[in-house]
Amino acid sequence: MQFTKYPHPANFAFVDSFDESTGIARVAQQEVRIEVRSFAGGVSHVRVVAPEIWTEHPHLAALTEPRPASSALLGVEQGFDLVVRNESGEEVLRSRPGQGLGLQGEASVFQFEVPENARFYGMGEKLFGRIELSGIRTWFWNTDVWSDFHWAQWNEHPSDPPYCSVPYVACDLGGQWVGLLMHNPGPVFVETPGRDDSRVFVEWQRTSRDLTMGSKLGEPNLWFVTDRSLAGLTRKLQTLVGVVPVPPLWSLGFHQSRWGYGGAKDLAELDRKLKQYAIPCDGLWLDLDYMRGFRIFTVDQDQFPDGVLPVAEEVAQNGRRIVPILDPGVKREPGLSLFEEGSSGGMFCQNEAGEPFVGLVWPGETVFPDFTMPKVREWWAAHVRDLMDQGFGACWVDMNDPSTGPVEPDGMLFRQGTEPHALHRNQYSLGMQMATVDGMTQARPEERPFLLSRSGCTGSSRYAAIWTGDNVSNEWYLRSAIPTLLGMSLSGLPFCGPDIGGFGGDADEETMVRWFQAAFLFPFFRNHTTADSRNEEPWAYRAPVRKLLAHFVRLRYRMMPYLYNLFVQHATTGDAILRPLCYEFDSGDLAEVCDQFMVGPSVLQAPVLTLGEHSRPLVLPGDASWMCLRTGHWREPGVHTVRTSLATTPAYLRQGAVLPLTVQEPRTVRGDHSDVAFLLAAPPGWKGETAYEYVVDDGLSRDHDGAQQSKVLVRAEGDGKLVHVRFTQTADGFGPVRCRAWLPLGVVGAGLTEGEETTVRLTGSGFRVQALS
Ligand code: MIG
Repeated sequence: MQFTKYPHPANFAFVDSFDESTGIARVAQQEVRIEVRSFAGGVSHVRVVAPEIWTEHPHLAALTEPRPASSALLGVEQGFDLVVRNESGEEVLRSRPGQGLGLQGEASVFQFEVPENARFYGMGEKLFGRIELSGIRTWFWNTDVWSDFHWAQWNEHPSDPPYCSVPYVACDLGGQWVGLLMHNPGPVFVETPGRDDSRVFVEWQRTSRDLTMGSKLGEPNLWFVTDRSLAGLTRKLQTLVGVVPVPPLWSLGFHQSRWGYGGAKDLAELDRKLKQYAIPCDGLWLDLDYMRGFRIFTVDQDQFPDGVLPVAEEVAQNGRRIVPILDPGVKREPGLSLFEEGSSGGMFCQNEAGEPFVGLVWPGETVFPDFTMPKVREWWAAHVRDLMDQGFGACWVDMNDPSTGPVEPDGMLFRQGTEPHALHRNQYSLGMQMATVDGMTQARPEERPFLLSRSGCTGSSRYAAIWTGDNVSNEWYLRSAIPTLLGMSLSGLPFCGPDIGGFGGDADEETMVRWFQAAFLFPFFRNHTTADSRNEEPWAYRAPVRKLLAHFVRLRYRMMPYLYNLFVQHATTGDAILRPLCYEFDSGDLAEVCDQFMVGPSVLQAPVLTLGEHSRPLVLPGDASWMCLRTGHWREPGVHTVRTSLATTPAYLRQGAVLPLTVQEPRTVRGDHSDVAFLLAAPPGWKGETAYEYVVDDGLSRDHDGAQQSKVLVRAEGDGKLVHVRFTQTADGFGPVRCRAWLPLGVVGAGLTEGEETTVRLTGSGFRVQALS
C-alpha cells in the first residue's frame, strides 16, 4: 500500500444511465443496483450492490439504524445525482453533475459539490495538527506507525495514516452540517477541497473542488448524517456507530505504565511509591515483559513466583488494578499449546499456500488469529477469561493494526484464505476488541469491562478506549495531541488519550509538566513510555516537579464526578467528552481553534503548548464572563493574553456551570462520589438560572436499566443579590447523596435554601476556589 498515491476520479467510469423504477445504474457496461434508505433525524444511506464486483462483506460493526423516515431524504436525480436532504427536506448536498458515482475495477468513488467556504472535521484518528481538515488527501488504512514510516517522518511530522481508521468527514456547509461515513471495512480514501491555495505551488498539490470519498475495494456503503450544529451531528453519528457504555470509574483514574515493568516486584514498588507520594492511581500496567518470551496468555514464573493473585490483592488494597498487554500474534512454535490449538482449529489467517500466514513480531515467527471469524473470537475469549482469572483487572491490546513487523502484510488472507488482506485489515482490531471484551465479561460477569486498544475502526467505541499509539516526548506531539483527540471525539471515538509525556525519547521536567497540565482532563489519562527512555514516573523528577505532577493527578480525581457524569451523559445523548470550541459556541472565528478545548460543556482549557513560554493567547468565547478555575477571578469574553508560571495552567469555568467535585482532595484512592460538592460558577451579582443533573452509582457493576443509580437535580437561581440552590434527589438506587453547594469567592454566604428531599442534606457554604489551584 502506497500512502502517498490516491486514485484519480479521471480514471473512473461514471454512471451513464439510471433507471429509477428498478434502481439499476449502468457504469461502463456494468450494472449495479442502487439502494437508498432514509431515517429519522436526517440520516440516510446509499448502498451499491453488484455481486459480480463485490461479494457482500458486512462490517463487523452493524450500525444502529434510527427508525425509518416518513419521507425520502436521499434522492437520485437527473441521470445519476445523489441529493442529500436534511430533516426538513431541504437539499444540503448534491453530487458533481454526471460524476456522482464512479467505478474502476473493485474501486468506487463518490463526488459531491461543496460551497467554497466549506469546512471539514473529524476523520477519526489523524495527526495533521489541526482540527479543520480542508485541502487534504488521505487514506484510511491501519498502520503500525513506527514500523511503517521512517523515524525522520514520525518524530515531528504527521504520519498518515496512523493506527485507527474511521472514514468519516463532518462538513460545515455554512449553518448546515453533513457527516459522511463510509462503512466499508476496506481501505477508504478521502479528498477535501482546499480553502487556502497559498500553499499550492505545483498544480497537483491542489486538491479537488469536490468532496471525494471512495473505497479501494468492497461494497460501497455511504451514510449521511445531517444537522444544524456540530453537536447535533456528533450525537447522531455516535448513536449510529454506538455510544461508549459507561466505563468503570477506575478506568477514568490515573494510570501508570512503562515498557519495562515486568513483574510482582515492579508492581509492589509502584504501589508503594504512589502511596508514599500521595498520588492516586487506579491502574498499573504491564508491558511485554510479564510474559514468558513474548508468548501471549503466559505469565513468566520468574516475574511472578507466586502468580499474579497475591500482588493483585496487595495493590487492590489501594484501589489499583493490574492491566497486562496482549498482542494478537501467536508464537509459531510446534508444541506450544496455543499454536497447536490454533493450527488444528483453523484459527489463523492463511497465506496463498493455505498455511498460517507468518509475520515477524516480538516472539519471532508469529501467526495471527483471524478475528473476522466467530469461532476464532470465541476461542480467543476463552483464553482471555483464563488470563483474567489469574488476577488481572482489564486488558490492553496492542499491535492489532495488525503489525506484521518487517513482513509485507498483503499475503495475510482472511476467512480460510478466501478473502484479501485489504478487505478486512481495518477491522482486524475490532474483532480482537470484541473477543477480548467477551473474555473479560466471562471472567467478571458482574463488572463493566475495560479495554484499551491501539488500532480501531468505526464501532470500536462500543468495546474499547483508544490511545493514540507511539508519540514522542516533544512539543510537536504535545501540541498535536489536542486536534487528534478532538477529531476522534467528533468521529465517534470519544474515549481516547495519548501517552502522557510522550512514548519515545526522554520527557524533561518542563515537557512532562506541560503534558500533565494539557492532559489531566483527557478522557483517558495514562503515563506511558518506551523501553529505553528515562524513568518518567512522577517521582523520577525533582521534588517540586513531582509535586506539580501529583497536583494535576489529584485535580483530575477531584473533578472526577464531573468527568464520570460526562460519560454517563454520553451514553444517553452521544455527546463528545472533549469538544472543540465550535461544538459549544457558534462563531466562525472559533472554527479552527485547536490549542484550546472544552471538557464537556463547562470547562475550558488553554494549556501552554510551547516549551519555554510562560504566556499564551486565550479566547474566551460566548457573551458571558468566565471564572478562572484557580483564582476564582472572572474574565470577560474575548481575546486575551494569559501569563502562567510552570506551576499553573489556564482553565476556566463557564458562567452558570455546576461542577460536581469530591469534597476532599483525593490523595490515595478515589473520593466518595455520593458525598459531593457542587461548585456553582456564579459571578458577583449573578442573575440567572441553571440546572444540572448529577448521577452516582458504584462505578463498577453493570446496571443496564439505571436501577442502581442515584440522581440529584441541582437547580440554582441568582437574583443579583442572593443565590438560591435547591437539590432534589430524583432517584435513590445507590442510596442518599450528600450535597453541598459551593460558590466562588465573592458571593460566599449568599442565601442557600434547604433541599426538597429529606435524604439530601445541605451542608457547608463557602468554598475557597484556591483549593482547586
Ligand atoms: O513495537 O509493547 O504502542 O505502547 O509499549 C512496540 C511494547 C510494541 C507498541 C505500543 C507501546 C508498547 C510497545 N508496543
